[in-house]
Amino acid sequence: MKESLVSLALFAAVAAITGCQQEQATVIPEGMSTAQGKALSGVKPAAMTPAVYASLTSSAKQGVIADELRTIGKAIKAYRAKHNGKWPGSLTALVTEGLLPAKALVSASDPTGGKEGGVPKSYDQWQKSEEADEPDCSFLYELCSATAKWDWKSYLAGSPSVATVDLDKDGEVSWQEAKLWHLARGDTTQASPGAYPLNRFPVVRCYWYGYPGSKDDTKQRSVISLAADLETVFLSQPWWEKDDAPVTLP
Ligand SMILES: [Ca+2]
Repeated sequence: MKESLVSLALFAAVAAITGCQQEQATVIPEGMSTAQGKALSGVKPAAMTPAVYASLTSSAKQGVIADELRTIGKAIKAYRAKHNGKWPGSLTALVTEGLLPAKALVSASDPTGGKEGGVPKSYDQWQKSEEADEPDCSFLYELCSATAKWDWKSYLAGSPSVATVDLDKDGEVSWQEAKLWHLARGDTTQASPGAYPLNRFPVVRCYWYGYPGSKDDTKQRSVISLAADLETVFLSQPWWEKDDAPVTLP
């Protein structure tokens, strides 16, 4: 009798937690009643169209992208567990290895369906990231194996040489090599350059959340990122290093 009561209590607790998670996943578009919104609760982010996404409130949009990023984070964790801690060289590698469905790399927030890559073409300031673009992928992967063509040399702490940053000694500095250096040693925006906390350093970024006026106002918090701990998701200015108060999303 006692045991069955305990089981019942456990069942109730699990049901409460599960119900709570479902409630969090519910997104209600602007102008829609709660009842209509509840009807949408079965729509998972991966199945959500850009049209539905466009109709959501800002916080619901953030929730959709946070879910997408955390799904990718789980797959990266699985990849690292399988490869002795090594970071994947691309997000596509997660799909190739069967750790993530291909559609998970296309964000509901991206009206091009992954054709423009991690940074929208309209976002002029970051065209130098094109070498990191992956086919049918809406996200910018900071630890990709593409050669880093941005000016990392003058930006990373201590202005390191190619030979110092080029860990695999192939003569090129990849984004992954530059960024792992960045994570461990910091950059010139810091008063005292040093390692960044894992929950503050972005590894997968979504520039599609919404950035009205971002060309003119780069201090607007318009980019949502998955941090290097592969769990924290935060909203920040595009240049996250200069953002004193990035917002951690639930
Ligand atoms: Ca290299």
